[in-house]
Amino acid sequence: MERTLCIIKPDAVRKNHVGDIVAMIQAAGFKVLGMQLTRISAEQAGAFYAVHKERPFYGELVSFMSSGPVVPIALEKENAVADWRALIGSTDPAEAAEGTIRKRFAASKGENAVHGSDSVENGMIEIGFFFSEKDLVANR
Ligand code: FUP
Repeated sequence: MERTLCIIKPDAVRKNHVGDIVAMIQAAGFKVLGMQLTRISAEQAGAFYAVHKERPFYGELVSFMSSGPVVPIALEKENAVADWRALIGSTDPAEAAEGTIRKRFAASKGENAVHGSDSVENGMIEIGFFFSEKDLVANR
């Protein structure tokens, strides 16, 4: 079993797509181990995306991610990291495949509806940003 972190981003929460996205997650066979409706500060968003600190879009990304409520979801499934990235689609919704979450719900490369971890190791780190292990184990 593998874990990955989904974040439903502020654009998708604002547009009331949380229910549709959770339905797609469950239809694809992911188990929801943890889920929150929360808000992150610019400081927290900056730390979460620290890997992109030098990129030109970093400032916008940090302000967008702290612009409204988000829904972090800890997911578990065999091959969760790759399967979740396949379900969310390309970073740029214009390039995302039919049937993916970003194709359906994302407006742009910057405001692209959902986050997905890019490796098993980062998935564990990112889940720890929002959830404690004891809560996740309780929900297995
Ligand atoms: P992804 O893993 O698909 O979320 O994409 P990246 O890790 O490359 O980028 C993380 C976030 O940075 C994206 F979700 C949105 C933002 N971003 C931009 O705003 N512009 C870009 O050109 C690339 C990424």
